[in-house]
Amino acid sequence: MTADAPAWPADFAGHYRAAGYWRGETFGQMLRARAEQYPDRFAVVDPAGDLRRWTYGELDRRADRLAAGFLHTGIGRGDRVVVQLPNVAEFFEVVFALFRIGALPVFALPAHREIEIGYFCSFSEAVAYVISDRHEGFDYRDLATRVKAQTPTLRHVFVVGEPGEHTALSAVPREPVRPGGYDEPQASDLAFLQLSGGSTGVPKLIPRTHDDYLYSLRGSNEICAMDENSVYLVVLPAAHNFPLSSPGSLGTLCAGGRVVLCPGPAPETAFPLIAGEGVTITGLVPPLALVWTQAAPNTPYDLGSLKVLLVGGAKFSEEAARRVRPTLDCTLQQVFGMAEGLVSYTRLDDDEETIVTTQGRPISPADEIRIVDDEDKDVIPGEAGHLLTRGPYTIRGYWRAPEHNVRSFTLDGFYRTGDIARTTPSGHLVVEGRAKDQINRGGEKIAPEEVENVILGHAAVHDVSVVSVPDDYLGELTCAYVILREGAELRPAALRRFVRESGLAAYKVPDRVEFVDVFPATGVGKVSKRDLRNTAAQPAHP
Ligand code: OOB
Repeated sequence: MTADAPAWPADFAGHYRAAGYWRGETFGQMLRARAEQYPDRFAVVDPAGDLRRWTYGELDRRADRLAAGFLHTGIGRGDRVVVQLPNVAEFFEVVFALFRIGALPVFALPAHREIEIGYFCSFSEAVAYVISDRHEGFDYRDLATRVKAQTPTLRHVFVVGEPGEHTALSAVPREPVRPGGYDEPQASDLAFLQLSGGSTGVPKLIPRTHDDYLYSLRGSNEICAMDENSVYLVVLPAAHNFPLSSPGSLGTLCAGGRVVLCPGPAPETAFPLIAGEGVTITGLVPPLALVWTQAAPNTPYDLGSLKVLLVGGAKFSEEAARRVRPTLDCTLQQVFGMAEGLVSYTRLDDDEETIVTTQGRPISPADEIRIVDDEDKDVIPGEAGHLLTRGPYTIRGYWRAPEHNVRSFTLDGFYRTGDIARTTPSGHLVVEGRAKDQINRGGEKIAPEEVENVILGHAAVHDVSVVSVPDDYLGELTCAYVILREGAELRPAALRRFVRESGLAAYKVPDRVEFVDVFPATGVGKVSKRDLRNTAAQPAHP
């Protein structure tokens, strides 16, 4: 690792290697090994447009040739490349090409817009940005043009599809790569930068190594019984940590199984693919799991191949969890994970009560869990408190963020998850709530401060505070409490449009806007978000 990313201390790293957790393998090597083992088995299936099926041999060759092309254009080891692609086969071609040459994908989501992408590109000093031409009615090429104009380091924009004024990904020169002809990455190097859900004004970047991430994949594969016959459907955005690694597409490729890309999460899109491709496992956020369990009893499609449904990203209510087996006839695995590392799963052989009432156990025997009070003292076992964790695939610090790291990690390297949890006598975790200032809108994470900063840019706004409101479907919605400047007038719809047009992802636009004269204050005079949340949760006045 580099000075940009705090590394594990030598004694911990030594232990993780000696225990066989870190095996010294890179993603490039992992794909090469699978291609040698299973050259003709299908690795990636992309049903959009002309159905494409790439074998392991083909994916490996494509990654190699694109890697050579990237090298040719001057992209190399350690360079950052922002990747913002929908669920298309090229996602895997691009990221494995980057892995192979040691360039670091920065995983953006399709929902991100100018504020987020501009920040990722400038903060990471990205040299390239990879997009698709259009997706769900949005033209990413215009976004790229604006971002390129404001980012001096950004030399290339590569487009899957029609390139417009940029470079088509297909036009990157493909050449056979000479083994040893370039500076290959080490397994202890960073493999990519993942995005944090965030609780501050700007998202933080999460540095993951080949060693640590591959370990989390092998561990997940064992827990989820993945093998070469597994077929994983990527329903959530491919770049998110959950569908990427729990066990997700990368776990599937690691197991020699087949990754099927789902163009959208609706049952009408996903169910025919499950039936047609023999999907055995997939992962959903709780609101989607609700929609699927409602749709399953009436579908004409045979979902019999589906053996495991993973649900995570936000708390899955016990009531909803109980509906999974009767409606989908498969085993639920609750997943409580975070891009920073720790992932906890209920096990396939846990009894039904444990499966529906807990968020599982961590992947690794080396995952250290502490539940502490506000003074960092361990609570009595079984009581709820702040969840801290340290382990072989949990980062020791964010990328280039020393001042955040002081707050987000203890001196001895535990990550402060910001979650409130308790452990059961069996060692299972139950997530009880959250201490961090973050809103979890159906699994999509929103840092109120980021939204507040945008709203404060409106000329009519004097002050703003963004809080969560409970919601039956998404779990939480966002509500912006706004104090207007004297004499100023503003309608909620106009403020919401302002936020969207400022270039923030649509899921961060406040669901509700309330105008008030003052904010409730805490004892020390800070805005009391707790009081605002309580007010927001009251039924609306007639
Ligand atoms: C996953 O990762 P992130 O980084 O988007 O969000 C992590 C946060 C956790 O700290 C927690 O607050 C919340 O999301 N969360 C859950 C949960 N799973 C995640 N809260 C309650 N119950 C759950 N089951 O969201 C993520 C990464 C890998 C696998 C699964 C989810």
